[in-house]
Amino acid sequence: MKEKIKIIKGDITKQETEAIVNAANRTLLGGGGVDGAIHRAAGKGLLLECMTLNGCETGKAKITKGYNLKAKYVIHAVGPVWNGGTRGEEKLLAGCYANSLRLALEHRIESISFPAISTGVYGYPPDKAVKVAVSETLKFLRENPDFREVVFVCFDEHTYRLYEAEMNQI
Ligand code: AR6
Repeated sequence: MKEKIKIIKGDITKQETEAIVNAANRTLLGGGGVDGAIHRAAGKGLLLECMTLNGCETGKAKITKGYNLKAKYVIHAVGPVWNGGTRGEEKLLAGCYANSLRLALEHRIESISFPAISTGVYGYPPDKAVKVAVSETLKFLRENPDFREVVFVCFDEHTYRLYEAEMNQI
């Protein structure tokens, strides 16, 4: 299962997987960070579709088309804001990965790219977030052996190294 996971450094808006995941907020109406980059690259159609979705709860995900992106779909997941780890953050972050992957499966998507959800503005410690991302993904791949590829797109060297270290441990 491990060989289906790829770790790369780069910009998620350039990825050619069938779906890319957005680290969104509950309004789903755009923002900064990776969310801003995805909306800029996808164009106005994305925002118009997002406006019809009535937001999304933390830990859950909703899907739209990809518009001007190479990816056919965008899956908008809402990560938790880090509050010291005592407010269910881990479970909520795990939900982002599990629910995004489930949505992908429901839409017959076989390849997906994830950013490091919650580790920017939302302050989730990257070392802890990476463990959640990898363990949820491996669990999904074990249960869904036909799924083709999961890419973790890292915007910085530090996050990239953390994913590598995590993958080397398992
Ligand atoms: N490609 C891949 N990763 C990126 C890119 C990119 N183009 N740009 C940033 N990252 P963040 P969050 C990385 O802050 O913590 C938004 O305003 C970034 O380095 O984008 O979940 C939303 O609207 C970091 O590792 O998302 C929400 O309000 C990771 O993506 C809030 O921020 C996530 O950082 C969500 O905060």
